[in-house]
Amino acid sequence: MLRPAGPQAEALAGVMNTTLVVCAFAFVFAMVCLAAALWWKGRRPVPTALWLWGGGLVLPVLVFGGLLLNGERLAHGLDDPSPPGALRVAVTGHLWWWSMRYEAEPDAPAFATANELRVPVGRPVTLTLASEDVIHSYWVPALGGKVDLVPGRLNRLTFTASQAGVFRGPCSEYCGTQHAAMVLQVVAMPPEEFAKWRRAQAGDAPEPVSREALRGAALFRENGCVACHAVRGTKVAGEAGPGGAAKQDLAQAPPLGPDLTHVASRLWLGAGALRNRDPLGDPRTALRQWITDVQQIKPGARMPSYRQLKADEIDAMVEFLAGPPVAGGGSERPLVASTP
Ligand SMILES: [Cu+2]
Repeated sequence: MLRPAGPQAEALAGVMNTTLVVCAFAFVFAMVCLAAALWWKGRRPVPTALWLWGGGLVLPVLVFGGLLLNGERLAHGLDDPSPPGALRVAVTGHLWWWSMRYEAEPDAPAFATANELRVPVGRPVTLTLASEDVIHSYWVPALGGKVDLVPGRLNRLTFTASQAGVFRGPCSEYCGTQHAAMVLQVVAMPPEEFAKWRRAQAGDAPEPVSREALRGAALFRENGCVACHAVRGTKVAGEAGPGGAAKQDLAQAPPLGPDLTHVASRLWLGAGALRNRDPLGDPRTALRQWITDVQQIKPGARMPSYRQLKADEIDAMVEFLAGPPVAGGGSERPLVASTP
């Protein structure tokens, strides 16, 4: 029934399956007892003490105690706070998106991304889970248990993906209008591919060079997008063109909205609201659609629709945001194979 893709999820599936089987037997047993009692009624006295103490106390204690011990046995050690060699990622829930911060490692710098958690197959991952606003809940059923993200608290979850694939994680604590469109995709990749992706993501966004991308960057700043979004490492040359004096760093934005560095490499936009990359179509269609019609795609999202912009202005912004393809998950690359 469940399709676990890691040891933690397998253990939890084991607990659930045992519980289901035992409960099914208990139900059948109770029904048989009921039928027997109806049939037996008034024919012969029954040993009350045996049924009351035996069936009402000893049997349930044995059954439920057994289930408890079995759960403890299977789940033992699942929440190891610091498994050796774990990848550490800080996940923060927002209304209505996820931010992800990969901690620095000796050979890899820290970097931020959003709505998509990429992990290497076979390596333990420790998430620290926090919330910026209300209570959210992290839950990727194929990879393990459910943990709440509570304002003012730091929770933790450890899991290992044992196979490559894309695993869906819906927010599982009602958090307002767009709760249903607050989806986190976990992409488990072969370790070499992950290392490539990580290197590419940690790097800055490419500085816009084409005339259109430069115009897009200027529009991005002028329309106030920088109030919520960052595009790491990118400076806008303004009217002066490349190398001009009016440079402004687009990475200096507060994290009110998703970090848009390498946004074209993500599978979805708006926390699962819109498929970002159509392998057959133009990979920029979704970005264009999102900027123009966000309130139609995800009503109530904190970002307004930019319908007042002309089509060529939107195109310029998309040109700036999409940039050239990124290694390890760029806009032209095929997706990771299996989708359980
Ligand atoms: Cu929610």
